[in-house]
This record gives sequence, C-alpha cells and structure tokens, in this order.
Amino acid sequence: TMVRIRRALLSVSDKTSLVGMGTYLSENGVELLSTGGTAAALRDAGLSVVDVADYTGFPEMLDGRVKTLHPKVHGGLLGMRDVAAHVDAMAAADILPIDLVIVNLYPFGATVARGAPWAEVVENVDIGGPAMVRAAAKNHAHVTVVTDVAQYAAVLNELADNNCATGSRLRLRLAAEAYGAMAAYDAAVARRFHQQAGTAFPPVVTWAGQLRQELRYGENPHQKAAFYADVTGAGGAPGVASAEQIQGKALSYNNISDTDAAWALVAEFDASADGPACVIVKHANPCGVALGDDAAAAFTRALACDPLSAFGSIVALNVAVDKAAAEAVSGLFVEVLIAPDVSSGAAEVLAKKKNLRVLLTGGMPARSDAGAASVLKSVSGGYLLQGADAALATPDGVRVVTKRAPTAAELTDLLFANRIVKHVKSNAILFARDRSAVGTGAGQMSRVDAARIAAWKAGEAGRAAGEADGARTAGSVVASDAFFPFDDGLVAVAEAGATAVIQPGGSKRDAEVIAAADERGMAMVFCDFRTFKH
Ligand code: 93A
Repeated sequence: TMVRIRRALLSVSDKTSLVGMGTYLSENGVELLSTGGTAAALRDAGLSVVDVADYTGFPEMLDGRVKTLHPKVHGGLLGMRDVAAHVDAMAAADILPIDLVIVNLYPFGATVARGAPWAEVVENVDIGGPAMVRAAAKNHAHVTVVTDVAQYAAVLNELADNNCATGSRLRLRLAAEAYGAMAAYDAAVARRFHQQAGTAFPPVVTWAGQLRQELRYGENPHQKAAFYADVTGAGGAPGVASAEQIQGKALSYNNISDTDAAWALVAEFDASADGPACVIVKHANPCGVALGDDAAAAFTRALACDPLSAFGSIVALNVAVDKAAAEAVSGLFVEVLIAPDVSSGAAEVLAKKKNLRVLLTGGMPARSDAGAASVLKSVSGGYLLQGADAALATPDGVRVVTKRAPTAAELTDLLFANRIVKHVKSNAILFARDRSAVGTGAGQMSRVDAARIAAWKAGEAGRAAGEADGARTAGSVVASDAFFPFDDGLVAVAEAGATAVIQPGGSKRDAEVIAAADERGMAMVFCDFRTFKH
C-alpha cells in the first residue's frame, strides 16, 4: 500500500544532496522537522523548517548527546496509523506522525580513520540517529527510512511517480538496508572499542557472527583464532556450528575446518536413498569415502582406501553410530567423529576413547543445505562471497561422448565419484570402484599430476594390503573436477586400469581426449559442470 509523505524528519551528518531532497519535499507540501546543523543548512537554502527542539518542547542538551531522544519523536515514528488506540494515544500526547526519516550517522569510521583521540572517537558514536532509524525501520508498514545518500535517487523517483507517496516494497527494502547499515556501524564501533580495551582478538564482531569459541590457536600455534556462529539465521541446518559435542577436548581450528569438509561431503549421500555413507578426511580432503550396508561396513570400506592417511583423521557418518561402528572407529586414531546421533551402546564404547571428540548434529541437512549456505573468504581489505556449490549429476543429466556407453554399474560409480570429487581440492582426480573411493589426487597445480598421484596412491594402498599390482584401479571409474586440457591425464588413468570417466568437458582438445578414450575402449560421460574447490 502507498503511504503519502506529509511530515519528514531530516538529521544528517553527510549533507550531500540534502538541499535537493529538502527542496523536493518542501515543494510537495511536506513539513520538515530537523536538528541543529541540518536545519541550518536547509534554512540557508531558503526552506522553512521546524526545529525538533521546538516540536518536542525540549532543547538539545548535553552537547548534542540528547537531540532527538524524545517520546514525541519516537512516538511519531513507532505509532501504528491503523490502530485506533495508537492514534488516540498519539493525539492525547500531541505526537505527530513522522512518515519519512532521513538520517545518516555521525562519521564514526572517518573519525577513527584519521586517528582522532579517544574522546573524539567516543563522541562520534551516534546514539539518537540509530534509535530513530531502528524505530522507523520497525514501523516500515507506515514509515520510510533513508540511511544513505546513495538511496536518495531511488526514493525521489518513487515519490515523483506516486504523488509523493512510497510503496510497501520500497519501504521494506529500505528497512532491511537500514538494519544492515546499523549493524555495520555497530561492528565498526565494537572493533575500535576492542582495540582500545586491548582485547584486539577476537578481532571482529561482524554483523553476522557471534563469538562461539576462542580457539587456542589458528591453523598454526603462532596464529590467533576464534570460531563465530552465524546469527543471521542462515545455516540453520544440522551442521558443525550447531552440533553438540558429547566428549573429548575442545575443538581446534583445523578440527572445525576439516570436520566441516567431512560433513559437507557425507551429506551428499541421503541415507534413505543411497544407504549409510562414511567419509574420512585429512587436511580438508577425503582419504576415504564409501557406502555400505551399515555404518560399520561403510567405515571399514572407506578406511580401506588409504589407511595410512586416515591416521589422525576426521570421520563423518550420515547415519547414527551404532555399537559395531563405534567399535570399528575405536580401532583407529581419530580426531573427530561427527554423526547425526549415537546409540547408547555406541556412546559407551566411544567414551573409552577419551581424546576422541564426538559431535552429534541431531540430524542430516537436506542435500542442498549441506555445508555452508554461502562461502566467505577473506582477501586483503575485503571479502569474497559465493553461494554453495549444489551441483549434482543425475543419470539423465550426463551425456555419453564415447563410442561405448558406461554399463549400469559404471554409471552408478561415475555418479558416486562425481559427488565426491566436488569436495576434493583442485585439481582433483578421483578413482572409485563399487561405491567406494580407491584413490585421490588432490590439490595439484596440473591435472595430469593429480591423475598420476591418484593412481599411485591407490597402488600403494593395494600393495600395503597385499593385493596384486594394479588390482585396485583395474575396472575402476574416474571423476575429474574439470575438463582434461590434454589427453595425458586421460591416458594416465587408462593405464592405471580405469574403464570409465566422468568430467565436465568443454576443453578445446575434447576431441583428442575422446579419441584417446575410444582407442582404449573406455566409456566417457560429460556432466557439463565443473566443481573447482580451492
Ligand atoms: O548525539 S546523538 O546520539 N543524540 C541524538 O539525540 C541525536 N539525534 C540525531 N546524535 C543524534 N543525531 C545525529 O545528529 C544524527 O544521526 C546525525 O548524524 C546528526 C545530525 O546533526 P545536525 O543536524 O546537528 O548536523
């Protein structure tokens, strides 16, 4: 619904474009209320303005610390125009409705940036401005709130198109922007106050994060670190930040990061559709992934991939830990076990492993909600943000590009491998067989090296287990997280015995890569999406 603007309160530190805005409002019959410096600037331009002090009957006081903090201001912002009791109460107290608030705050950031003394920094914490902004934003059903000069053009366009009224869509959007701006302001204040207090670490109270745990150290002992929970309501799905730890020492930075990697991968597998799945992670990469008839079988099969690397790993399950699984996991040195739940028999077994951290999430997230809802990465002076990688290959969504199509068993393993390779650091190559990973090549600067390493690791694990040379990769399938730029990577996996490959395709040399596969009787499918992870 449209709300006609009849009275506006302007109180701005940044007076850019103020006169233009004030003039437009004045010419359209809007009464202007304003504070000291803002009122002076508007009067200088020949506009008639009512001082807030005259409206409230209460002078600005305490060096301006109290200017607008008055019931006649806040009542005018918060009163609901469509509630009779509000309208009556306002009338009884001579409170006039204020339909538009244009406020930008004391320049706290700029004051800090120029190295102002502490007393001046403190004086530049705006109190009255944010109070008005929050009140107006709460009452966005009736009030329009403007917090930034950059919003003036959109507001003026809306007013011009609608006889000096605003629509509910714009008011809601402006309210959301207002709360974001106030949160960012508070974050800047909190950072400077921490600096003054000498509690410089944890360094930031961001607008989205609430300190959950001060960590003993970061990735390395000489780095400070902290763990924040997202308080914006994102990431409500069962996961690492919301999990309950039932035993073991406090989690470390690397524990949390690796556990999240394991959790995001195991959540690719829906227990009811795919069956129990187990993921074993070391240094953010999976060194074992398998499906099994039960949790213990999934763990044992996952462990077989690379038992050497699994020492000191993170283990994730997509089903509750039962006693057999607890006993199997207890046979390995594991840093963290994460699962939706644990049976009482299993809890008893695990309790004997005093150092094992056990995290229970209470459930599995939907596949699409697994892992972080968005991915945030710091760069010098800023942040990079991207959505989660929810790509998923389906039997109908892949294209056969070779003369030979994959068999049903190969296709099952190809789709399984594709889901895993998404969680392996790039460049990534993954061998899989019988719904179990058998070799991982992770984080290489060239794809052919990733292919060779994956094959070599599978061979080493096979040799250690007393198997015949090449037995593990014979008849296996391979997933590549991006296209093969040359045929060398494809040839390397073929020589290791792989019979089928899944990859996005899209290389200039696709034809050569397909020809190399055809020459060797291999089946290859393109999934048409790549899954880099850095
Ligand atoms: O010191 S305050 O926190 N106390 C107040 O009651 C108050 N009301 C508005 N600062 C207050 N303001 C701020 O004054 C506004 O947010 C704006 O930044 C500034 C505008 O002052 P002037 O109109 O005198 O230039």
